[in-house]
Order: sequence, then C-alpha cells, then structure tokens
Amino acid sequence: MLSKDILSREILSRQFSNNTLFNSGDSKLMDRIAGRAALVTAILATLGLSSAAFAGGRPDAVISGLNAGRAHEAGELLIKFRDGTTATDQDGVRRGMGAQKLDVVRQGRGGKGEMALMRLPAGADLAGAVRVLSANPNVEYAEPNWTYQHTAVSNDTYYTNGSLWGMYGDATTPANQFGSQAAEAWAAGHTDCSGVLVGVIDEGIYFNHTDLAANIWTNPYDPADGVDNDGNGYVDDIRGWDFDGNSNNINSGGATDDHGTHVSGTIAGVGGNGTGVAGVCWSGVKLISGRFLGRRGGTTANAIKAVDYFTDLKTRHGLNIVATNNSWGGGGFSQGLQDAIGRANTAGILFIAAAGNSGANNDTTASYPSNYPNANIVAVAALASNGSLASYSQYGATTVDICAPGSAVFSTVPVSSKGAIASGYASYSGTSMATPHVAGAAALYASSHPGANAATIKSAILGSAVPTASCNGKVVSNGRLNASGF
Ligand SMILES: [Ca+2]
Ligand SMILES: [Ca+2]
Ligand SMILES: [Ca+2]
Repeated sequence: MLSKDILSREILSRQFSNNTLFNSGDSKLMDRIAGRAALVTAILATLGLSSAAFAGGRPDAVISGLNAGRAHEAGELLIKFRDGTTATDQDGVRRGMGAQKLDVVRQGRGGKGEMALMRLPAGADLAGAVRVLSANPNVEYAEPNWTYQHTAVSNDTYYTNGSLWGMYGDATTPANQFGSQAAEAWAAGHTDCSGVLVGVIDEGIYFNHTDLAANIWTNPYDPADGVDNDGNGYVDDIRGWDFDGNSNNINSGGATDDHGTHVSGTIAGVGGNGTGVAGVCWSGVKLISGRFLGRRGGTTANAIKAVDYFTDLKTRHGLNIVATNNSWGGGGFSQGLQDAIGRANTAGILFIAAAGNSGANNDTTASYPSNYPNANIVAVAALASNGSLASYSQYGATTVDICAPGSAVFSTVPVSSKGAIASGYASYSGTSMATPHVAGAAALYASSHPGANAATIKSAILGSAVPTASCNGKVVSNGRLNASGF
C-alpha cells in the first residue's frame, strides 16, 4: 500500500503541475481536500483507465472538457439524479460530497430525478467528483456548470454607413449576391410573419427600441399582477424571463444588453417604418427573451432553464415558437443541455446555433452547443460581404450546416444617452450575427408554410442554400442562406 501511495502522489503531482484546473501543485493541500475515491479515480484517469460503467451522460467528454480548460463556474456541479431516487437518496449524495445545494434546475416531478446545482467544498477536484458520482447508483450524470460567451466581435463602427448587406439579394438595389436574399422575399410581398414566435436565448433585449418594440411578445397568460398566473414558475414573465438575474426584466442589463438586442434586430427589426434597419421578418413576428447571458457570460444551469422555458410555453400553451436563436458558445459537453435541446426538438422548436469565432474546424474540435447531435440544431458559419468565409468563422463539413452573413452586420442596439437608454444602431461581426439571419429565415418560412414542422423547415433552409465556393466542403449544405428560395 505504501508504495502504491507513493506512486499515487508522484502521478498526481505530475498531473497537477501540468493541469490548469488545479489551482495548486501542493500535494499536501491536495491530500487534505481530495478524498480517497477522488484520488483513485484521478489515478485511473491518468493511466487512461475507466472505473465503473457509466449509465448516463458522457463523463469521458465532460472530463476531457475539464482537462482542456473549458470555462466553468468554480466548484459547481450539475447533478441529474436517476429517475426513481427519493429525496433522501438525493440528499445523501449531497451530504456525501459535503456540498451545498444552490438551485433546482429541473424539478423531479412524477418520479423523475431532479437536476440540481451543487457547490462543492473549496478546492474540490471536479473531474474526480464527476467520476465518482457517475458511478453512484443514485446519479444519472454529473457535469460542471460550463460558462458561455456570446459570439460577436464588435468592429466598433457604431453609426456607420448603414449598409445592410446581409439582407440584400443579387437582384435588389443595392445588391449583394452574398446577402441572405431576404430583400427579394420582401419584394415578392413577403414581409409579414404574423403568428410566428422566436425565442432569443442571449443577453436581454432593449424592448423599447423604436425598431423592435412592435415585434416584442406580450405574455397573454401571465399579466403583471405579482402572481404566476400560468404556473410556469416565473412570476409576471410578461416579455420572457431574465434567468441570469432571476427577474422579469428582460433588459436588466440596460445598455449592456447590446448583443441580445443586435441579434433581435436581425431577426425582427421593424421594416418599412422609414428608420434604421429591417429584420428578415419585418412585422407580425414576436420575439420572446430568454436572457441568460449577463456581464460575465452565462451558465449551463441557466441555459437549460431558458431552453426548457420555451419548450414549456409551446407545449402547454400551443404558442407557435418556431426556433430559438443561440448566438453563444463555450464550455464543454453537457448531457443536461443536450437533453434540454432534445426536449425542444420533441416540441418542434429549432435550435439555431452559432458555429463559433475561433476559426477552428468543429469536426475535429467540438464546439458547444452547436455540435450536439440533436436533429433540431442548425449550426451557422459566417460570411463576409465579399462572399468569403469570415476568417474567424468556425466551420465543419459534418457539424456546421450553412453559411450566412456575419461580418459588418448593422442592427439595433441600446445606447446610453444622458443617463437614459436610447435606440441606436451598430455594426457587429461574428457567427453571432450570422445565426439570426437563419433564425429569421426559419420564421419567414414558417409564416408562409403554416403547419410545417421543424424538420421540414430545417431541410427547406438547407435545401435552398446557394452553392458557394467558400462554403464548399466547409458546411453540410456547401452553401449560403437563401431566404427567397422558399
Ligand atoms: Ca409565469
Ligand atoms: Ca402575473
Ligand atoms: Ca426600421
């Protein structure tokens, strides 16, 4: 045993010194904070061995994400308890870890196991805890609370020339063949998206913006009376919910909700009003906010709540929520988030996701959430106005679906003016900006094809893509968005 322990310490010391996840290379400190089980599993991980058979989740992917240094909330774990476990079982797991329960992410109704957010004691080894918990019969899976950032790059040309090239087509004036062709759909009389709703999972939305206010949803099921009339757990969610700040103010970030406001204007900026910009869907469409990105980004726990919020609205009220726009990414693999996107798929909600801005190939380096295998995901790469794939845009012949305008995209933002917030416009670049062109196109398609299901809308969008040299071999469709093609 002695020799084994010495060997263990040597292996652990080497591992710790090479691993950014561990804040200290001090083996005495690690001895204090790491339990024997964590020690054993860490050694197994070092040697490339697996311990018990895992019944749920993908602890291998989770741990490789941790080892790669993917961003997460320190010391936090999301734990999905196995269906059929009792509250006593679940509390036993919590106490066994010496953990504090921070939140219930998904309630365990009707025998379903709860998903809880836990905080481990300071200095705890998350990867070791994931391994130990994954072998616990009361636990389906455990994973870090990954953190995400929006995927825009500001090019700081506020109030620039107003060239809205992303909406142009080859036959519009002005023209740009690499635009989304939305203006050709408008020219054919298709500007009204009445009856269609889109969820914006992002920062909040400056909902009083002159080019957005008419297209912001008002919840008919939960008027502002201090009561959760529709029983979804969110009191007076009149325009959506702020999962980051846990309030009904979808603009709690004030002027810092610029990214969420920008993507909103590309989907649903009010057109034909003689001012500012126009979204792919000019009118009739309604945006619902799932604000989960705050000043420091967002977490898996809040992303899951936001995705489930829209699924619940559609499932219980029959709202025609066609898609959510997800211009964000980061973190590692999350079974919890993949399952939430799966529930959205069951409800017929497309999950339009940014491919990311690191320039990498997502086929070889997974990027989440766009890389999850769910059928309802449409992953979007970014084009520049000259038709080239943007230098920052991630791509993937099997993992990214389509290209869309992403660079120098002009849209709505809140601006600070003498202590108040006012309506402004700005030009941003990123796969964040490409994504809402596709979300808007999904809404446009749904409005002209009532009853079309999510799979039909996705295949129509991919099937009408215009073959494009810069996207050939880089995305599934080998082409770029064509909103006038359906
Ligand atoms: Ca409510
Ligand atoms: Ca209410
Ligand atoms: Ca306008």
